[in-house]
Amino acid sequence: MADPLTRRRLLALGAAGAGGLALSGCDRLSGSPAFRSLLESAEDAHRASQRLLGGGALAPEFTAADLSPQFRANGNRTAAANAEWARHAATGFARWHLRVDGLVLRPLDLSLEALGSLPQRTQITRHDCVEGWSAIGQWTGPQLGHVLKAAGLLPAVRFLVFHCADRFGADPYYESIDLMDAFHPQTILAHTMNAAPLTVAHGAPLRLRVERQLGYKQAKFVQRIEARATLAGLHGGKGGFWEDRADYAWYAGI
Ligand SMILES: Nc1nc2c(c(=O)[nH]1)N[C@H]1C(S)=C(S)[C@@H](COP(=O)(O)O)O[C@H]1N2
Ligand SMILES: [Mo]
Repeated sequence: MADPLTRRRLLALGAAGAGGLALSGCDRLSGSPAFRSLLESAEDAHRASQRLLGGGALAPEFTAADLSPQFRANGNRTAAANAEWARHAATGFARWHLRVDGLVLRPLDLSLEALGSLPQRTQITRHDCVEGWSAIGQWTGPQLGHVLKAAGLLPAVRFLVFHCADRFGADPYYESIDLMDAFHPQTILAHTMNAAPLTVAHGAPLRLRVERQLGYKQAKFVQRIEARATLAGLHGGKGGFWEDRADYAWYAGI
């Protein structure tokens, strides 16, 4: 058990990490034992993220001169069959929100503006599709780790699931990653590609970039991120649309 001073510093750190949880509110809440134990788990997640941010090898990054003149769109090129997504698309995603829920302290609904107000990362990386093509593109967005710190992961969390707006027939596209990749510095929620808002074909308004993995892990049309303890019981149970159907690996490291 940390001494009161350390606890207090950790509380302040937690508040900063949560991006705007006022210290006074934090002090009031910290009187509740339930909240205290939740906060300790958020601290664990924070510690884990710090360690991981120091540890993970980076995928190669390129320069503007390396950008592919054409970046092919693959898989679903629209989510228009989803009426809710189509309504948002028609209004330029002005009232669209990313939902962050599951095993979190604070479920979040984040507008594109809110996502854009977090610290942003821009990276030029190579996308490798298992179908045998590659393309180099530039991606911008907040690190997933910042979003997860704002939501506050509970200690049982082992996976982050990306629920997408598009479907193949009746089956929604989805993907998942572990905490190591979730807090990797190059794992971002990209709203911008090649310095322009993400086009529909590339997954507007928001897609995952998890740069040490293959193309099918790069979920497009992300509308909800769910923190989970297990992938069992979700769709086919193998953690992704293609993992459930083909013998695509869940960990698709390049
Ligand atoms: N929601 C969703 N995400 C998806 C897909 C898809 O069909 N739906 N296809 C995947 C595959 S196989 C690849 S190669 C990339 C393609 O991304 P791009 O269209 O930007 O090239 O998206 C991945 N993410
Ligand atoms: Mo792919």
